[in-house]
Amino acid sequence: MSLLERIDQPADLRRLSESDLVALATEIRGLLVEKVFQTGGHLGPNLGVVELTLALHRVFDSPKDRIVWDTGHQAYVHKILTGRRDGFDRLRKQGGLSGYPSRAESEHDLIENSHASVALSYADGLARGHELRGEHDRSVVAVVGDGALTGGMPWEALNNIGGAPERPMVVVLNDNTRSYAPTIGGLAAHLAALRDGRGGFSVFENLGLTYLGPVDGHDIPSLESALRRARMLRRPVLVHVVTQKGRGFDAAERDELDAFHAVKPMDPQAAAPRPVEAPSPDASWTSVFGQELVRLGESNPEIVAITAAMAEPTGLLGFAKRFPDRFIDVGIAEQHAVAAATGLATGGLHPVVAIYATFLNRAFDQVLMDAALHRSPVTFVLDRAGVTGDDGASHNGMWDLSILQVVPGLRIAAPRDGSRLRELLAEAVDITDGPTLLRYSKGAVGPDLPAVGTIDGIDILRRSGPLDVLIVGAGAMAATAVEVADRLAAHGIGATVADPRWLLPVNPGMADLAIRHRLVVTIEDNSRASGVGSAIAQLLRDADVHTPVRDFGLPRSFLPHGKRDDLLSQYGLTAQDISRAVVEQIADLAEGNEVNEPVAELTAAAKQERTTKDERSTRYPHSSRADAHGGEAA
Ligand SMILES: Cc1ncc(C[n+]2csc(CCOP(=O)(O)OP(=O)(O)O)c2C)c(N)n1
Repeated sequence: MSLLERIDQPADLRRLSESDLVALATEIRGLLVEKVFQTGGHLGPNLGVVELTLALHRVFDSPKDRIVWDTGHQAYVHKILTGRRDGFDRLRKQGGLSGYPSRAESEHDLIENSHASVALSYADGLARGHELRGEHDRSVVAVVGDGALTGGMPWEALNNIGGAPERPMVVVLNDNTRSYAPTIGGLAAHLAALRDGRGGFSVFENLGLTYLGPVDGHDIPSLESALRRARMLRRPVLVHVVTQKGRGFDAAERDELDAFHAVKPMDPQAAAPRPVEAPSPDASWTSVFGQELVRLGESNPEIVAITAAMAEPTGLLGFAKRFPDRFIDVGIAEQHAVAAATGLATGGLHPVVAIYATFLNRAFDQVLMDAALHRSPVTFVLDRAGVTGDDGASHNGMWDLSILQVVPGLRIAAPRDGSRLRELLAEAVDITDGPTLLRYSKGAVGPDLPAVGTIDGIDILRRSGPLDVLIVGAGAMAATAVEVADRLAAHGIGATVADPRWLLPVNPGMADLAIRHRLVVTIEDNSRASGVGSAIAQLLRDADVHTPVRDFGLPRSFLPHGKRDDLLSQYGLTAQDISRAVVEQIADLAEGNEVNEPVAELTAAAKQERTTKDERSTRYPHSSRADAHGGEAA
């Protein structure tokens, strides 16, 4: 029986000898390498915290003591030690283990949001709670990376933690010198000085915490003695632990790009270290963006690219290499990225802020009150918009269209294919009177979907049969819209597939198109709540156009982890499901609402003078299904 098979809960660790622990660490690394390369997931961060996690679970008594993991991508070892060793075959698969802590999985897990830099705030709240409830025998431990510490929130939390010297708290700083890339800024320099013993008083001491360290994060006895001391002090303490990302797997240790921060499924034997310039895989939305931005940067010296610690995942490495002076990594600091971009724009530049859709949520206020209020020419590029899947609820980019459509003056585009991404990016960086935003999906970009015509700046992608259904697919969902049209044609139902390119605010030309059809169908991989569908419905209401709108999108809920295609199918966002629902709805529509104009007249009609509101309302009496919203798609 292996040592690992004898560990079903943290208490089992306390029976092991020092040499057993060293052997166990090796077994854990073997398991991580084997399983994470099978499913894909976070490898480097977990290889780095094996000894630290063992020491934490030997010194502290979870779940009575509370251990919270910042971001949570480094909690695999914690999962292995808390009874979930056998779940790793189904890591990140639907119904299987989550890639982050999960309260449904274990009482040892407390935070599952996976957005960096929040754990110290949770810990502060937990410690205050223990104090208020008189639970003085419980410890609170927050584990935070040096990358996550570049965010603003930990400093808000440290301000509170350091200001309460009587309240016990253990902050473990897991310093591996990297986020994905090496951590940037004054903090990184300060930590380097502390690691080298030339730091003087640490910033943490100056804020009121006791500083212990630096501690060798791969030496279990040293770790345990520092953690015991920290607990014993019964005051706020920061333990500075120095670890190596990717530790124990040669290719990860030597990987300059990101120390195998996250890996795709592959044979571990084939995994090789990559230089910093490793190109993003071709034909992804990310790489199309990255290449186009370099091209635009050649002729437009005002373009400055900004990342919040994610240059490679957002496709900015090429730009960083070509224009190092015009590339800025701000650390995991999305709010700062947006406000600083506004500052750059005020100074006459055109910043392009490339960010995952889910992480822009955090900087909503800066988009609204900084970039938009000041009508600053900042371009936001949201990667991983829509359903991203494997990383679960917190990583889906399914809120941006809802929260950002309320921002005055923000123009939002959702390119449907690679060519549109290039065109729209070029248009966006040419706009000088306000902020612009592009959003696109994760993964491979499909084949181009050429337009067969254009009306009022709206691309028409398909025109078939009578003017029954107008279909609008947001971004990558345009391909689904085209497929729906083809399926409807097989049922004798005519369809027009429209792509407004600039999605929000809604192009008023949509009203003219909608009035000529019997039903408007919108398809988006955003929440249906205040999504594109509801924006179009609102425009039609305002224009007194009573063509009913059927909006297909995601339910207002947190999606489970799983494959993007499986999730889209689970929520009815396949061409098959949508066309079935549309066929039913067309059959239901009132008889009097028949086909309006012959196919060939559509384009000509659009060019004619716009129909007046009065004419519209007499020609299209209010339909009982106007603005119809089906039940939640799920
Ligand atoms: C708000 C936010 N922005 C970006 C990310 C993406 N992200 C996940 S882990 C990570 C790097 C974290 O670095 P660090 O905290 O040092 O942990 P390490 O992976 O080095 O162990 C980043 C940028 C995130 N999870 N949350």
